Amino acid sequence: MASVDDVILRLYAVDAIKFGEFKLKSGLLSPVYFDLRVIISYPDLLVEVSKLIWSKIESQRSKFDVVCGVPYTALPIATCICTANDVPMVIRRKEAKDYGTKKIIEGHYKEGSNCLIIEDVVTSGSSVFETANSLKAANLTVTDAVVLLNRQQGGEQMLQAENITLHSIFTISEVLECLKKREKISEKMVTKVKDFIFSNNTFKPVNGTGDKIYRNSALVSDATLTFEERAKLCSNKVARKILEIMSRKKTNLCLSADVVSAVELVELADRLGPLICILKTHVDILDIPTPSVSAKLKELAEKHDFVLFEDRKFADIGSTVKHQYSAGVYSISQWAELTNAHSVPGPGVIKGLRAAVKENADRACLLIAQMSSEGNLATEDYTRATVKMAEENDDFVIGFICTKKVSENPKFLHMTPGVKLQAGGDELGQRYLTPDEVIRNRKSDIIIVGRGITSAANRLEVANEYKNAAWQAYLRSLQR
Ligand code: 5BU
Repeated sequence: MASVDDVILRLYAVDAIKFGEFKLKSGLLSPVYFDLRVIISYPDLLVEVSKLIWSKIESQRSKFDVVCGVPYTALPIATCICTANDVPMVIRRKEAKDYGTKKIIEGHYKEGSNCLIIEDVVTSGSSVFETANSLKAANLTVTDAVVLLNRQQGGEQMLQAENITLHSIFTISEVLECLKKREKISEKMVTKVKDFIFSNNTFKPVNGTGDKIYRNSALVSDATLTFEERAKLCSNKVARKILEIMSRKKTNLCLSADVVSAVELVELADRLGPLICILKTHVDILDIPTPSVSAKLKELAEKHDFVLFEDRKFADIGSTVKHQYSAGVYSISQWAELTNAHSVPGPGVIKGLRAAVKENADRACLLIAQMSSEGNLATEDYTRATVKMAEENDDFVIGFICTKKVSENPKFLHMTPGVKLQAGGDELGQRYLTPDEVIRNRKSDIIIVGRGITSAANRLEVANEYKNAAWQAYLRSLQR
């Protein structure tokens, strides 16, 4: 078997380790760059890397039943290890398939089996962590991960805090030492890389919130901003208010209060108000006229600190939606701070809605970029055009109804309907994803839950479950 130094030198020789000036995704300039993907072009090197990784954990072989390589680079490595040592393997899909019901872990295994994670490079630890979470969700146990290179930027500590022991074949310090000894790099470069690595440690528990949050300071512009930070970027007051409420009340739950009894709706709003950031209504299904109900809802929104969202889904020409929004029996613009519209009519629908808003009234609109229902016609092109329309009207459009994050702009809110604690669907074409899938994997901000809560025997208890599941998923999504 080749030594660690042999492998480092080989990696250097094939340009898997490079020195110079590299612009990271975040915009940061790094003096070192690892591209271990290239090892698949050198089968002997791939085998040597696999042998080294296996040798690290061979003595603990009995502890592991199965191995999972993190896609993509570590997949061929894991495959080599598994075939050479007769160990079963599982694969974690990189992207969840379209619907939540589809498996994310492929392969056969016994529930409770201990799965060893294999990764090529660990920086913040977030990809190992996300893999571990998917494996755990599929009833596997994860206690250890083994990695070829530990960049010593906080990943090990982050994983330890999550009870995952990280084994590494070599650290970045060892790489520097080896290459310096062979005069491949200068002392100056060693200092430069060390400075960069140690001043960009990603493990920084954020204090003061009471929640355990790690922020990736090395990838600042790439890192997920907190709701509180995003609130400061919003010029639309409704968007800012929603983000501030979410941060203050620690909730990213929107209740879709789809009951037909107005009395029941008001009771529901009062009871669950403390748990939600937004109350979503369909006023046209109510059994009594709107004015008395909307006045009551406004009162409750103030009492419990939530925003009223009338899910009207405007879809006509500007001149018509202007009236539909502000007049008629519902007079939506007078009481609902937030509403939504289909983008199918073109930007006129937004202009029409905006024109109906009285001066000084703080109102906003979401565009429907995607739908949760089976067979809907919102194609990728449609979604993309919707995002563009939102960007061009971002004074009034504050985000999207969508099934996953559709824009990287942090001031846009992503709200996802079709959420239940168990994935699945209903008999009329609705499809459900879990809160964790929606917030963590699909990177949405807010879950919209209707029957998951309203059909429960104990609505308060179940609403709390949704609130906690979505908030935990949000906290975890910050750990990158
Ligand atoms: P449910 O009971 O959680 O299935 O209710 C979902 C709510 O979200 C319901 O009020 C729908 O009108 C709304 N919804 C949706 O389910 N899917 C969509 O694509 C859009 C809205 Br847009």
